[in-house]
Amino acid sequence: MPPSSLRVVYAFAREMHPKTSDVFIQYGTAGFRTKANLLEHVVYRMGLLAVIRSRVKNGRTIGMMITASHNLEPDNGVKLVDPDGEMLEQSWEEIATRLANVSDNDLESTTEQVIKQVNADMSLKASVFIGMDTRYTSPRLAAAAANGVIALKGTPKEFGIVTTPMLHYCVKCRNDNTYGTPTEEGYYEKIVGAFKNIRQKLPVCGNYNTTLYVDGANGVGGKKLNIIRKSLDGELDLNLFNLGGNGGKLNLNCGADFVKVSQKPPVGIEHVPFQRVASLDGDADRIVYYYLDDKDNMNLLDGDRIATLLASYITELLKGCEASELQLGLVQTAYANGASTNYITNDLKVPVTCVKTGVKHLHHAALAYDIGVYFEANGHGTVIYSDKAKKLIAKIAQEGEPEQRKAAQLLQNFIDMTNETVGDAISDLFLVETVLCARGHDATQWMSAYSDLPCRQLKVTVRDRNAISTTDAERQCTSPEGLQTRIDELVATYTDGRAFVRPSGTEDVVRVYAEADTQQSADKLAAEVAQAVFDLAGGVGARPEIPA
Ligand code: NG1
Ligand code: ZN
Repeated sequence: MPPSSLRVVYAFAREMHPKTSDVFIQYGTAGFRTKANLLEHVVYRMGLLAVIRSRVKNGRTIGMMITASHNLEPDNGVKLVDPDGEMLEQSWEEIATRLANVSDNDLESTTEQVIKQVNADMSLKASVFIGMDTRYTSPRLAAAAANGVIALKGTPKEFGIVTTPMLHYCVKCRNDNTYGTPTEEGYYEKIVGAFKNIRQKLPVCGNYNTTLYVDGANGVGGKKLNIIRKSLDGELDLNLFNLGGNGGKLNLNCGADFVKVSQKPPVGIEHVPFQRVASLDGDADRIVYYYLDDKDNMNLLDGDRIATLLASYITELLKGCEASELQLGLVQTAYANGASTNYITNDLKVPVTCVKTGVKHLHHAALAYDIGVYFEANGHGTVIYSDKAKKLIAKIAQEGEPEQRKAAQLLQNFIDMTNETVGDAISDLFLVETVLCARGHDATQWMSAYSDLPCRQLKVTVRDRNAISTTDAERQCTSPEGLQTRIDELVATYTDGRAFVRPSGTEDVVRVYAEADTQQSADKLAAEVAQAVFDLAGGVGARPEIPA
């Protein structure tokens, strides 16, 4: 593109989407995320970058999702989606950060530098899919994104309000039409269609009951399930709560993150003993389950539980297919409950890898297996199948012995129900319901696989969270000096104690995680470690207190 036409782009940027804040912003674990009023220029510039990225990828479609996921309503965010529906390549995060932070005056020269650095052919076509969550600030930001795309002569396609995983799915389908149709309807057809298909092969049996309560976090997931609900033909009776009406606020005291971190049931939902409830986050890429028992005790079935449930069922089907050459593996982060890791290793006998927080790390590690199941404890995860696995399963489904064929065909429906691009609450919900139905299990039977070690997560505010550096998949901290030694000393005084700290990639805090043999001990260990962070890493505000 000749420089004169680029000039117009920057004049336009200054006029329409000026940089109004000097607060440094970084492309983190899930893109840029901060107060919505600080984001307009960032989103516009990401529109420019999405076009450059599309051209580097020979005109393949790139995605832009406007969301701050499980954060509260005043926040928002933007992340880019690569052509296969995966997270933006890591080496571009620094470029995104650079472009987001330059002054309006330097935007022109920096964009030109970027174009040169990545060797983008600006004469190629460029295509960008844009989706947004239900936040009231999202439409304005989506418009800024589209303006950025148009400014560099790319073609934006706006999907309006969609879940984050739907946008990833549509990007993937647009670039690979064997995966499905790149529309919301195409998504329903594939995922819900596969669920209904498998239900015909697996009638309801045992203790399984088709009634499922859903906490929609007052976000986009509940709204989409409300559409899906009508087409389920009674295969699953969805009772939807927290759909965004009646003054319910997005992610406030509800949703997957609230349920997981506070270990409490969400507000806005009827409590029926032993009724299983699926809790989604604001943009529906996370899901956790829970039920209350007859004494109102909370029983949480988190991402680790979902991972183990899916991995054990797929293992069963692989045995049924006699496809022993396919290696299934599981990927977790340091937040995975220690009891789940032991169960995977000792009972399921499945190899398990531990990686750094952030879906891109999990996804990447899962690619090493023929079938990779990856989940964060917070409920973000999916299953990915290699071409080798898909081909072999398809062959067995056609040519195997009758019993092998049956298992392989179930596995094919299971694969179709899976959104392999990214963790997807809706797809995961159907996968979980399928396994419970196939086994005739209720939530208590699912829970009985292993007992979680009590755990606690805390946040500590410090002057500069980057003062904390970590190694060994974030399980050890290398700075500030003395902090790891202190954590080791504290952990050594507890039975089954484990603790680690890391800077958050989505909030300006240091996260503390601890587990131990009792809840009281886990709470105390977490608080002691939080104090150590506060003392050694420049704590701000009130020093964390040890619970009584
Ligand atoms: P940070 O804020 O970096 O801990 C959180 C989650 C991640 C991931 C991202 C993106 C925890 C402890 N951390 O990241 O796992 O899901 O948000 O949404 O749950
Ligand atoms: Zn989310």
